[in-house]
Amino acid sequence: MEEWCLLQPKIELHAHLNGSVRDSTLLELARNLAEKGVLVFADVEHVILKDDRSLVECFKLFDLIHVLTTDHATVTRITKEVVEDFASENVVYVELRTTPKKNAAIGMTKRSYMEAVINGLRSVEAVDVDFIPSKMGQKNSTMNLSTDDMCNGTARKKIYVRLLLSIDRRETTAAAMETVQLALEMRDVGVVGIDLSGNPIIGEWVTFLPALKYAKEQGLLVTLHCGEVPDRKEEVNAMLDFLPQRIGHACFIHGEEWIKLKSSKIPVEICLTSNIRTDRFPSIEYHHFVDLYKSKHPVVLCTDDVGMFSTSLSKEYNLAASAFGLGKEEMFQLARDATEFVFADDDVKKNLREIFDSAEKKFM
Ligand code: 6MZ
Repeated sequence: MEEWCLLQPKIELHAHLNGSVRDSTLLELARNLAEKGVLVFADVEHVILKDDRSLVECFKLFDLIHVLTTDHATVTRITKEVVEDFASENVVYVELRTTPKKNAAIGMTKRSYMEAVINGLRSVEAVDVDFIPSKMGQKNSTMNLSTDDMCNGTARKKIYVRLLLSIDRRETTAAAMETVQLALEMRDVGVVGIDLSGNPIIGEWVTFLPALKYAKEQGLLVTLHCGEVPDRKEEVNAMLDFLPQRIGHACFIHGEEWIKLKSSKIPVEICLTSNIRTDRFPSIEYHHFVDLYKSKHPVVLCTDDVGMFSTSLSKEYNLAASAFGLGKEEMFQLARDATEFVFADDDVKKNLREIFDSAEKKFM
């Protein structure tokens, strides 16, 4: 099953750029900064290599990762590597999300950070990357994918990449608005939406609402980290009332809000390993995937942070198969269903449907 999960086409809709960096790259960057006397390698090595982390430790590690990665050249490098890693496990479409960052000391603005990300997409060599929407000038016909392209190992692989700009819950209303404005200006280079993420115990929903409303009015699609920690009844309610196009995690949604989520049919991005590693559930049998899946609620398996949680999308599929007793047919259908929840335009959706249609014979 593991090999089968690796080979089947997959769609990734919840991947944070800086959470998806290879350990080997983080260690190399840490060594470089240690040589410059910025940090002590021995102090950070075990932090990077640690396997199990609480949610609090995750956010401490993100702060360290940001020290290691936040310069233009490194942002370009990690973007390239992350896309190559997803393509290498037959992900045919990835929506990569990242928080545009400022760092005056190195002349970094939110825009220049994002330009470094785009340069990363342009610099991928191992596979063909489609990130410019067809209406913006690049014909998709050049990017039509076939299962043969993906699976026979001789032709070049191709991957669609679209970007979501994340608002960090530490940010102000003005900073969130700046991110939305930037997203609007970057639609021609594949930015399709906005994500609200960051440490879930920080920040208030009302801070981000004006920016999220503006994003929606302007036609950007929105996904929210929702119900990631317990006792956020009011926030969960407000988030569901906002009617985002998708939500992430949804671990702590109960009672009326659970009923509201189910009747809303808002697709849920499920991150099994991330949720288990950060103790959102006592064990995987208690994961809400089971309830959602059984009731045919729209769900998509995702990685969250491949690097942080030492996982991959294939591993997430394999985990779902073994933990919930799903067979190949169910796994293939789960991957194919995600086509309907992507934020890219109808041309891309059509091409993705074709990829799954032509892969069906081989994988089912
Ligand atoms: C909430 C998360 C997250 O944006 O710097 N992020 N936010 N919950 C999670 N689950 C564990 N995993 C990642 O990528 C890293 C940032 O993504 C958000 C956090 O804001 C983190 O700093 P970028 O590329």
